[in-house]
Amino acid sequence: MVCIPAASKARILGNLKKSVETWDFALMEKSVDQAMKMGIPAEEIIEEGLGKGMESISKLFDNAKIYLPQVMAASRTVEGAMKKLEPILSSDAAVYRGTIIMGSVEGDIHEIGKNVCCAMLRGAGYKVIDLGSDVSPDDFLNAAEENSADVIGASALMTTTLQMQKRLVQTANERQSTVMMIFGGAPCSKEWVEKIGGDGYSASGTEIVTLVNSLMSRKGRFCLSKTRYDYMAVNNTAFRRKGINHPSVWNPRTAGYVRQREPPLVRAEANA
Ligand code: B12
Repeated sequence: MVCIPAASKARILGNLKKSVETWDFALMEKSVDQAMKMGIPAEEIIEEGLGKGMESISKLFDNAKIYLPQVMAASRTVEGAMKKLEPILSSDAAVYRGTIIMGSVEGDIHEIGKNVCCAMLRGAGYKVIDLGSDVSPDDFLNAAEENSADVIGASALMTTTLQMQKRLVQTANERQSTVMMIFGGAPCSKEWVEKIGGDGYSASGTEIVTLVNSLMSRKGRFCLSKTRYDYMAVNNTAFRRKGINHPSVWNPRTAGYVRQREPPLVRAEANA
């Protein structure tokens, strides 16, 4: 294990924060290089350095102390840093753990938080397909189907676009999709996600990894305990959540869920 002097680490993380607050691209580049050379983990560089800088920017913008051009300059600094960090974020991954579709919901162009989440998940060994911003519910679900994804993660940064998270769950119900769905973004909360029938919420990029790990292990247990028969009924949480009154079946041959045809599905509307 590399021993990093606490004072040097604090100085570099402080400079990373400052580089975002002052949208100082040169300081960001120098500090990211120093941090990587010193072996500071990418997660810390993002959360404790760049993230803290973005927190200050958010507060200043919320209090009308700075305006959009400054926020955009700060955003570009974070994006530049994320690009530089890409090699160490992807090389951290030792195993493939699953496929996640990520995007910002329709009508929302905020991407920084979602990009942080993508980086964290990639670093933890997930294959992340980033659809970018302004993603419609159908585009999320089409990508999930095409890539046999395990989880969809949808970010919303505005109270107005929060409604699109609900629309995504409703569209998934209409399409009888069983993909798990997680949500986040500043105006999003655990209560909101429970209300709309989502599978999980996390407040940060660090927590998203724990959240997805726990969803995946739940899914894994279903599979392992259901290998006795070719077609075995399971109490699939995704179906229960959506108010479907009988379970899907797990087919271990194809390693996929198959929907039973009889009795007909009875579906409750998302009640949020
Ligand atoms: C940066 C920013 C911008 C940048 C975005 C640049 C980019 N490439 O993303 C720019 C300048 C372009 C911008 C534009 C606008 N913005 Co703006 N913006 C912000 C600001 C200051 C910071 C957001 C941010 O990046 N935070 C830092 C990241 C790291 O944090 P985060 O996004 O919360 O993400 C973390 C968690 O939430 C979580 N998470 C995030 N996504 C997900 C997803 C999943 C699945 C999970 C599990 C977790 C998760 O993990 C992340 C990492 O830790 C916020 C202020 C604020 N208080 O949030 C306003 C803010 C969001 N913007 C706002 C507005 C109004 C706008 C504009 C409409 C302004 C305008 N007049 O044009 C436009 C939006 C146009 C549109 N259609 O989307 C408002 C929204 C108000 C509302 N209605 O709720 C805010 C709150 C500012 C304010 N107080 O008025 N903005």
